[in-house]
Amino acid sequence: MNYHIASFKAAYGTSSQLPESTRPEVSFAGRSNVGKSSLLNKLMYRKGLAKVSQTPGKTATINFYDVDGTDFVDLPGYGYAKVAKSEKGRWSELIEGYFNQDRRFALVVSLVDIRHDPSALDMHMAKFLWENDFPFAIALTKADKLSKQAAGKQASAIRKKLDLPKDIPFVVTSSSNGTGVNELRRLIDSYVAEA
Ligand SMILES: Nc1nc2c(ncn2[C@@H]2O[C@H](COP(=O)(O)OP(=O)(O)OP(=O)(O)O)[C@@H](O)[C@H]2O)c(=O)[nH]1
Ligand SMILES: [Mg+2]
Repeated sequence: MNYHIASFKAAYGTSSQLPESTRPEVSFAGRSNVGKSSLLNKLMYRKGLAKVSQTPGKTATINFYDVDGTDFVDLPGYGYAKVAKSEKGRWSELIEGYFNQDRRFALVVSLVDIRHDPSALDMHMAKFLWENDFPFAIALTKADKLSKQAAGKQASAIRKKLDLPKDIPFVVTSSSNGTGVNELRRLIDSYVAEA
């Protein structure tokens, strides 16, 4: 697909507001601040289409983007401790509500920060996607923050810890220097073609 043809479609604050899914969807999930919105911008060749912030919890709605006829979905980040309980409830309702709907899931990109061991919520997310037969891939983010050697080592450690079957794709990425972004585009293309 042509990633240059990208635009913002809509934002939703509750899962019941979500429109029926008629086109293939590529969704981006991961803990707050892991780099979902940044990676989306990089994929779409756009600087500020998805709002990025140093403060975790920036994306508090489910945001839909149109990329050349495919819907790209930026999900709110999970696991941000400083959010009020009521907000946390709304966020988990949103994320779970989204995944529980009958939608055309082409690929779920599950993001994990390459610098750290996966959190309990990261493990939970990967297990949920695997057990429920979602088409998904792991994108390790912020690879520019580590040396190439350290990044390779961490990638293996995270793979081991997540304990997923060998055929689940892993892509090492950086939204800062573009590492792995073309590889991720090709991966998304192949899943969308099948969806
Ligand atoms: N060095 C580096 N920083 C990054 C990278 N990706 C994101 N960041 C930074 O990490 C912070 C969070 O990025 P976002 O893209 O807003 O993260 P998010 O996952 O969308 O966060 P929420 O919307 O809160 O769930 C920002 O300060 C980004 O500039 C990366 O690849 N490398
Ligand atoms: Mg975001």
